Amino acid sequence: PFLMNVIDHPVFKRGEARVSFIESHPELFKLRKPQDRSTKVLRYLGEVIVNGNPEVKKTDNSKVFRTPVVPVFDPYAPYPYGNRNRLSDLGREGFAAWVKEQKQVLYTDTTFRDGHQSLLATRVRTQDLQRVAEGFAKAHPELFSMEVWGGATFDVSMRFLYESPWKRLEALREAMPNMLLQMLFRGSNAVGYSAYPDNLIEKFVEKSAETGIDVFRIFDSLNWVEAMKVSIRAVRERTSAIAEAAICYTGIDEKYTLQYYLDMARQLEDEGSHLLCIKDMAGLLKPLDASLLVDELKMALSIPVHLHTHDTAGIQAATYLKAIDAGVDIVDCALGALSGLTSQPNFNSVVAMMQGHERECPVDLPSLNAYSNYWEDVREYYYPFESGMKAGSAEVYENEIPGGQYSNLKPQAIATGLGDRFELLKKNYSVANQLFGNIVKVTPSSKVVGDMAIFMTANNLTADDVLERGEELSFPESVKELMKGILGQPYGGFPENIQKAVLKGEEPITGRPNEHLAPIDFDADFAQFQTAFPLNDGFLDYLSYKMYPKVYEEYHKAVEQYGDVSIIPTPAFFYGLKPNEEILVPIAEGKNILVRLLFMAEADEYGMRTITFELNGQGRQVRVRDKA
Ligand code: 3PY
Ligand code: ZN
Repeated sequence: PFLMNVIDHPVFKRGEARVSFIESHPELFKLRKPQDRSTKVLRYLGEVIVNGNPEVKKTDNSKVFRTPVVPVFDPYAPYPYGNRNRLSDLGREGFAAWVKEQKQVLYTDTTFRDGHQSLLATRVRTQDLQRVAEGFAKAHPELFSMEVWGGATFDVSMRFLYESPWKRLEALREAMPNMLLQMLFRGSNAVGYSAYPDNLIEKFVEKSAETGIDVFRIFDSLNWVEAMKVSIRAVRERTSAIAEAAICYTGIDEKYTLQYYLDMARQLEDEGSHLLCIKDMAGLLKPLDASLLVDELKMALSIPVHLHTHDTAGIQAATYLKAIDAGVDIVDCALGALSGLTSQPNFNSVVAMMQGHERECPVDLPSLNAYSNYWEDVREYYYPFESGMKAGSAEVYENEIPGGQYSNLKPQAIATGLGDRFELLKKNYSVANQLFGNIVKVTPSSKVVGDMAIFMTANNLTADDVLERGEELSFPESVKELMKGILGQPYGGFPENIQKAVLKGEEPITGRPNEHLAPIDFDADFAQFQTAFPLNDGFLDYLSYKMYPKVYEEYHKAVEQYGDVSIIPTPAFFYGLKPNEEILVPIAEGKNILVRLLFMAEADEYGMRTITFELNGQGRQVRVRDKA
């Protein structure tokens, strides 16, 4: 391959190349050879064939996958005018005014982010998204936006899929140039679980917008506006993207009154939010309350209102209808096959529900159905990550578990040996919440409530036990941090009794946790990173490392060993190959390799197995240690 490089070089073409030219241009020889890449692909496949994918705990060998059908589209057709074009034509304020003044209800499609985060533990891989991105953008430019990034996708893509979240964003940006791409941003926690220095938050916002994000949905896990200001300002001042700040909805009761939500929404508008989001992360907003809340918000604000919910209880389409009647501007839906239960309401059915409504936004339903069928087949690939929930549950009004957490909690319960006490665990979730003073529960605060519930269930503790014997209990680390103020300040503060019991004399902080973090010297720190991780992909990878240092380290190791595994077809990525099964792997632009598993030998005396593949028709072997 390096020969091509030399031959194609202008100096060589002009016939001026001498030995010294070649000697002084070592970069000509520094190509990654495709051969290396195929070896790495085989090494990965060999590992999965022998030892399984560590994330797949149980496989069903009788499973037969259908080939998902990508709805037909014309790759040569131009992209129709979409809301990204409109934003660039009208500017942010003009665009927000357009959203508000035009009559139709608009849709955000969450299939690429919250849909699979809530149903499949965020495991959907880039290639399954990418395959339908262009066609969808050409068929559905009427959508308000596509939610494609942020939330748990950043962490999970690196940690479990060994994929770069940035490359995913770049790929989707390229495939959907006419659509607004939206992300979920956890305020001072960015896409992580704890606070980062302000200048890192700012840099992250800046680079996310540069790489492709048009709409930042910003929230704080305790609804603490103070903690959202840096991110809102960063979006306003460092990008030309839209800042959509969120009020997290946790039901209307004596503590969280209608007035509480209205006040918070007004503050977010004052902070310069271009849109307001009602973020109903657990699906607690019932239809009649939606009428009331949307009605009041529309009167109190001059910015548009965007509603997000989860269909955990099964009645959120009714909530949407009421909210739409009350004038909500945009609602979040997921394509049929990735909707319902802990995910968003069914996009396809909501479109049908709206037919004939005075605010109907016409969407081509047969086309949506075709895309849903694609996802129905793709979803099968991810069967080990299904939550097991089979029907909607009104229990959510009691436990208030967010949709995105629910699909993780059961596996977490099983992993901690509490699988048969899952009912009690759910009850303890709400007991823990009350102990903490009834806080807003959404990542990361929801995770702490979950940790506390697991702690109580595992140790057979009641609320009284915790309060009476608190001094002698050793609480989970996340609970200590919450009580210390590391996640910020909840509305009304923490109850003193539990805070004392957990902190055991330690003083909590009351200011923003980020204030205590030293700003990063990017030049020096980035240089260090580059030395430590030679295979890094530049500054964006550095940001991944700053978000998740340990996870990045493991990711980097995986890249070293296996190269870019995102190119391996999903069934092979999770389940390896069966004897004689053949797959096509695109190892470079326009270059595919054909891989077939021939056979796997017994382990030798060192525990090594030799696996024989056929690669483009020629025999190739790899040796893998059998960990069994
Ligand atoms: C996340 O932060 O990942 C969420 O989806 C919160 O709802
Ligand atoms: Zn959500």
